[in-house]
Amino acid sequence: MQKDTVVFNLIDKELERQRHGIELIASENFTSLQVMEAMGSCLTNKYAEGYPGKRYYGGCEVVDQVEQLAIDRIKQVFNCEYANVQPHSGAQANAALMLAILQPGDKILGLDLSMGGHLTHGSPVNFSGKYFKPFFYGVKKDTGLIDYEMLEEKARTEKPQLIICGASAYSRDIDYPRIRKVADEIGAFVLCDMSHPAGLIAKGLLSSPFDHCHFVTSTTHKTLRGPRGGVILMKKDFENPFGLKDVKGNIRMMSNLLDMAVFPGTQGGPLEHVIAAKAVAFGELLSDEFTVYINQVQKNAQAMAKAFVEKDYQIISGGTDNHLMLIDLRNKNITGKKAQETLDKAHITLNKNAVPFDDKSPFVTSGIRVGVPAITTRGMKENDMQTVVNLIDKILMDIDNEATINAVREEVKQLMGKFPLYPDLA
Ligand code: DSN
Repeated sequence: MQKDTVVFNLIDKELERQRHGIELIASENFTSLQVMEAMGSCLTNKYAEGYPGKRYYGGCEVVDQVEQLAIDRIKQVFNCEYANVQPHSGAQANAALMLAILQPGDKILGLDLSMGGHLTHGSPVNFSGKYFKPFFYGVKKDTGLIDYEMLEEKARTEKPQLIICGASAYSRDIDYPRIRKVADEIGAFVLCDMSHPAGLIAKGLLSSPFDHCHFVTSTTHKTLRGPRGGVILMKKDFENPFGLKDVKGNIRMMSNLLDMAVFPGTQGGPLEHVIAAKAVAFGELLSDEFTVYINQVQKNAQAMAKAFVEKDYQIISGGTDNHLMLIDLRNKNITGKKAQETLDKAHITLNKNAVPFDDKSPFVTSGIRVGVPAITTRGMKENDMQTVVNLIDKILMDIDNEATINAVREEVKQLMGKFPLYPDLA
């Protein structure tokens, strides 16, 4: 068959885009070559509905070993006892988790999307807000920190079956014991969706949710630096404390209920090529090299936040504990949309983001979210953060000047040339 040059030329273009640009989208990263190789392997051809040793298809002896390796490695990374590595994404992981433990119409309590939460934590445009009854807590206006009093009050008043913590645009650590305390008081489950800071949690740079939350979900492609995908984890088997039943009315272990909710509950055949790539990435997580990397992520984020503050940018909560920061641009009189679009022209990529108590629509927003996982993978260190902030500031302070944009784009290209990306790829 003839090579599809149309598609492969586009892939080449994307590689060039990734090489030239300063990638600051907080949820993105660059995997290792071996992670991409595993994803592009013959494992994509295999059907393997079921779980290792219990499949609905023959010929699964190899993929069984691959999937078991992924399970064993991620359990080792987080020192937990249960892992399901089949969810195709973080959203799928959350969907399966909710299917396992909730009934339609049950109440859930999550961080408001406009305050840094996530679509799958109860947004009305998502399954989680449509099939369950969502309630939200927020952050405090003066500090930008999670409003735990509000969380406790909503929990006591509404008595949700599930409290969700974890966020997409929150730069601080989370008080898991405090959330578990109120959950125990009202008889609710606690889910931590650690998709964003998972890599920092893996190496002890942030508090661990595992001792306090019944369930932990994550994507695998953000700070974990693996392929796109999701996982569901549990520290212990939490012996089904509320006596939940399967469809046949039998009380089962939580691990069984979760497995059944992923397959056949919400997914069909697992993506074994992606699971192989997860296994590779989870092996990398166990390495000292990853420890050095993720420590640098945290140092870079703090150096970048400091550089922004010195230029009078308003960071929500004043700084960061993790890999990202949320910046309110209202004092600079620029919208998030305008900032994102203009920076894009100079090959600085980030996303507009609502800030807490935003007066603008989600399509415009007053802020930007900035993250350092990807540029840290490129090899950047603290002093490079100052350079990146200077380039962003140059554009934002002269936002309608095409000459400035063109000059910065050239500077960006020169700068990123010093941090090669996938030099072994053509
Ligand atoms: N879209 C992801 C993010 O950017 O944070 C969350 O799913």
